[in-house]
Amino acid sequence: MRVSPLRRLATLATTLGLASLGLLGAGGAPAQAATGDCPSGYFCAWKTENGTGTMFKTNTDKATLGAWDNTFKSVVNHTSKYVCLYDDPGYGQAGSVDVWAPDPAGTEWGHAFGATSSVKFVSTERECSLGPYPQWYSSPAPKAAGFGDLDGDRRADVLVRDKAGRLWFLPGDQSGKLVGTGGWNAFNALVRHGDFSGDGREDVIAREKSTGKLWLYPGTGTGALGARKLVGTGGWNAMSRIAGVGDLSGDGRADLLAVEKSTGKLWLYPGTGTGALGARKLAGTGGWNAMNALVGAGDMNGDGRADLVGREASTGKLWLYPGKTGSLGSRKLIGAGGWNVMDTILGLGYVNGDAHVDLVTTTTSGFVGDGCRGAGCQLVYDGRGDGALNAGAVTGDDWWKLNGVF
Ligand SMILES: [Ca+2]
Ligand SMILES: [Ca+2]
Ligand SMILES: [Ca+2]
Ligand SMILES: [Ca+2]
Repeated sequence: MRVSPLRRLATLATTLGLASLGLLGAGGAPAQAATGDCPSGYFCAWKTENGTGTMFKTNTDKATLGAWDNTFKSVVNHTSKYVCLYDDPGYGQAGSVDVWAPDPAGTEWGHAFGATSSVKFVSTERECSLGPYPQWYSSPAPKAAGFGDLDGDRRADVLVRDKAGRLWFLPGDQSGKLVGTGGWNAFNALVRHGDFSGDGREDVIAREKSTGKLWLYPGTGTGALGARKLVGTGGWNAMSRIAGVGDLSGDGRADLLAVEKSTGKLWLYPGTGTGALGARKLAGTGGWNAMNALVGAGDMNGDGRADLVGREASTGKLWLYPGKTGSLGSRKLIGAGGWNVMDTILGLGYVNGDAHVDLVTTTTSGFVGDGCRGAGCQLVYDGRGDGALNAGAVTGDDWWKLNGVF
């Protein structure tokens, strides 16, 4: 099937009235030809609307199409990759980019515009027009935050999971490195906040959807992750939310917080510094299911203790829960509303160059901001060091068609 055209092009197509002409819809089944003419593992095209006549086929990228240039009228994508059709040769994007979803069975016909000049196979839809990961920039911080920094260079890092289940490490200079070659879509929670294993390097904790197991992926200090260890034998799917929060118990070791779905209780799982978690303690007696985001933000209010930020689902308000030893103090409003347009809220430590912890967000389709609107915008909210946040600044616009930012 033809997937939605890439965003800026969708706008253009709408402007040109193409959607109303029916050219954007997946085509109906042509009467004559058989999709089976296209071999498994190939993308095929014909010069006719109904898949008759001479067939073009390829299973590799084609920067130019020779005699087939500007001729594709009907297509079949009999592969497990996305196929990008560019109006320009050499995968250029000045013209339109048409995206065809994987169709391993090879049973779906589609219509093309007759303007294709190059063909590329990719693993995720966004790679037809963008890199596999977004561009992330963070400024070097004057001191180490102790979290948000997998490679220990005092620049906040991001982990991005793409829709193909790969994991990318973004060190903060707009580059990215593949640190997980696949399989990461098996997890329904990924949490990071400092060192759990006791070697001073930031780690990742992952909850396996199918088993409810909790796994520790020890950071190697380079952005890559070592061999995983089981730290929770099961039952973790009973938690509606899990957050790494830094040291809440007061022993200097990073702890985990989790909200129990059935009771709304907030539990503190003390880190032991060996990767294992100690016996849980109640940190909140109930009502925590009212929060649809929990973020270990670090020390937002400058008292030296790690704090928790929660987003209230019903109001879109952002609350700061100041960390005390083993518990949380009275909450304080730090965002008056509107935070539900955020897809993700991240605590990554010092992001924009000063020694006050900040918050980083990515947006949903409801966001309207200066310089970016809709899904996939990325903002930095500068922390002031007293618990409050300055207004968010848009710092990116290509954080879309991913499967999570951590
Ligand atoms: Ca870093
Ligand atoms: Ca570690
Ligand atoms: Ca602790
Ligand atoms: Ca604090």
